[in-house]
Amino acid sequence: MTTPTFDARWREARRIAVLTGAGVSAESGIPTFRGAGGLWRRYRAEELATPEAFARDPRLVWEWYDWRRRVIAECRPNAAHHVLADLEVRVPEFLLITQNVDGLHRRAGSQRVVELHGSLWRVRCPAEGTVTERPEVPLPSLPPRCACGAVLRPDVVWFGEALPTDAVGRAYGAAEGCDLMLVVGTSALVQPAAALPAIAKAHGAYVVEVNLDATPLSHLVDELHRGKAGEILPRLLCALPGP
Ligand code: BV8
Repeated sequence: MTTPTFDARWREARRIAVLTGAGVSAESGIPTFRGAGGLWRRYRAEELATPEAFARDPRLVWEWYDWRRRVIAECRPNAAHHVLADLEVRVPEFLLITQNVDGLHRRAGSQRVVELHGSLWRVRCPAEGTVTERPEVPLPSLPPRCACGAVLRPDVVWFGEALPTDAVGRAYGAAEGCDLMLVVGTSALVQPAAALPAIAKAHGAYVVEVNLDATPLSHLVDELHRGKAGEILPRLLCALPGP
């Protein structure tokens, strides 16, 4: 159990950036990628979440995404998501940068959100470039097809693909300009998202990590909270000044 040390930097923070990973959704029942009880059958993300895997076997990749969509549809945002949604209206400048594609931050009410890796609730037509919300589970057929006949893909960023330029710009801008960055539930292994806390630190931000385990970031953060996000965040943020 960690006792939240409450540095003045928390109380004085006016520009807060938050970076979340799969760990923030773990207590909602969504398996993380790399922890115990990993996210898929016998494959690793790096083998399935790639354009090559999709080109080779779009049905297999879609079976994986349709299964994840069905798991996530049964889950609800947890206390960590809700606290972060409350936080965004309590400071003048706020941006929630998430690597997650599960949509739970938005379901919890967060509006100032950048989905660095997209969302598995949207599909994209590779031929037309159109993006459509597809909330239904299960999908009626796999792989889903566009009216134009093309096989649709999930609107997520796969390994080896560039992140959306606008999302990267907003995330880097927030990292460079914030006075406090909160890093929650990420193994800090996937680039370029994992570089954001070091960028914030280099620009003078106070960096706080909330994670069950140590990560490559743990040596550089100013404040470490070892434990579950759903338990730590409510304690940490209840002491912040009111809206
Ligand atoms: C790019 C979307 C360049 C899809 C994801 C070598 C070869 C090829 C590429 C690379 C390479 N080396 C580096 C790269 C780049 C590569 C990369 O970083 N690879 C890693 C694996 C080394 N990155 C890319 O390819 C990126 N693109 O570089 O493009 C480029 C530029 C121009 C033009 C063309 C190309 C794209 C990366 C995005 C990949 N897509 N997801 C999908 O989800 O289906 S990544 C995937 O991992 C998810 O988004 C996930 O969020 C992300 C990171 O994982 P985490 O969120 O951190 O989750 P994880 O399970 O790892 O950790 C959970 C943590 O939570 C743990 O620390 C755990 O302790 C903690 N935890 C658990 N429970 C709790 C908790 N904490 C608190 N409370 C709890 N209850």
